[in-house]
Amino acid sequence: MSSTSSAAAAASTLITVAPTGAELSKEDFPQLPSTLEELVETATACEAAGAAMIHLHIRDAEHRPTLDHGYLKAAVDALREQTSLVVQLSTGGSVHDPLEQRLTVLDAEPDSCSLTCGTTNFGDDVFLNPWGFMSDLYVQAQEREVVPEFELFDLGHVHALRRLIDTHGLPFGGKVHVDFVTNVPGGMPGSPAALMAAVQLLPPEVTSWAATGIGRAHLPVMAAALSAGGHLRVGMEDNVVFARGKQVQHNRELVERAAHLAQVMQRPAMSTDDARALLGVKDRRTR
Ligand code: KMH
Ligand code: ZN
Repeated sequence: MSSTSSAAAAASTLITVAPTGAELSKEDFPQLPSTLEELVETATACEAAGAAMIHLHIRDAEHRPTLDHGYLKAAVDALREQTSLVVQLSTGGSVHDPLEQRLTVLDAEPDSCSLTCGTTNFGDDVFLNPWGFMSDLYVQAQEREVVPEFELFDLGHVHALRRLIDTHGLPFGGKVHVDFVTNVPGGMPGSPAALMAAVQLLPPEVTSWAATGIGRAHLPVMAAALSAGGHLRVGMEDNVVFARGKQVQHNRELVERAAHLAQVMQRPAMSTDDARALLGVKDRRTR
């Protein structure tokens, strides 16, 4: 990363909230936002608490993960209308979603989309991201002026990002933002040492990086990222335990804690306008 962009990134902290994910069931976690109304309420509260971007997985009327265009478009439109958050749609979906359908996520015209840079074991499942899929998604995101966030679950994914940039040039907007998703069973550990090893190997084109730690790695990875100039992702997709014996009741609690820690570290939560500039997203807002 260039010294200029790392200085800018170090001044404030982009906090992304990933409120829902595709793995938890509404039955087990009734507080998981799964309806459009709950998503909008969550997004509004999380923006007020310091989030500047939302990473969205959408659920259907039975609270099951869906990539149905109608649901995705309704969520993008509602969040764009009712918040200033950068709206990022997951193209990872659930481990059961077919690759072709994951590409159709871009039809909902999000500001940003996730793009995972390689296949990874995902607990007992496999999260499939073959080169052809990554490559198609990268090019389609360029064509549709959607900014990808590169999800890196492993050191090999850092190398695959290098190959994407070499093959296809820079993403739309010219910025390269990555998010290390650590501590997935099958991916890189959620330790400061592993995170720093991966950060060291980032291609120079990378303009900003964030990190999240799944489950128990949530706080250590947050602290490590903050201390090293990185940005943060929090949310129930990644972690449902607020503290020992205390379940997260609302995503806002995780955003509030991240914003507090960022403030203590003299890198306060970034505004949504600054996040848009950092990520190079196209302004699709109508209001
Ligand atoms: N749900 C995981 C299989 C992404 O959003 O792009 C994939 C995931 C990554 O959550
Ligand atoms: Zn996700």
